[in-house]
Amino acid sequence: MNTVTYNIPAIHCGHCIHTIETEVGELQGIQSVKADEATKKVEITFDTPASEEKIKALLAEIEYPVGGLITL
Ligand SMILES: [Cu+2]
Repeated sequence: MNTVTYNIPAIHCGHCIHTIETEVGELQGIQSVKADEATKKVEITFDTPASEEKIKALLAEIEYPVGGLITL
């Protein structure tokens, strides 16, 4: 199990939160997605077959590209 936290500058309202949580949550292997409007951060917990590459590709595709990885 892996947990990553990404900064997503394009987050600006509750709709963004909903879109990200729904779309990323549909990827196989995703355990949880928690997006925060105030901090523009998304915390994602996942297992195979999900991967950082797949998550980032999906986020870019839905127009919420990752601005940076926040290392824990
Ligand atoms: Cu929005």
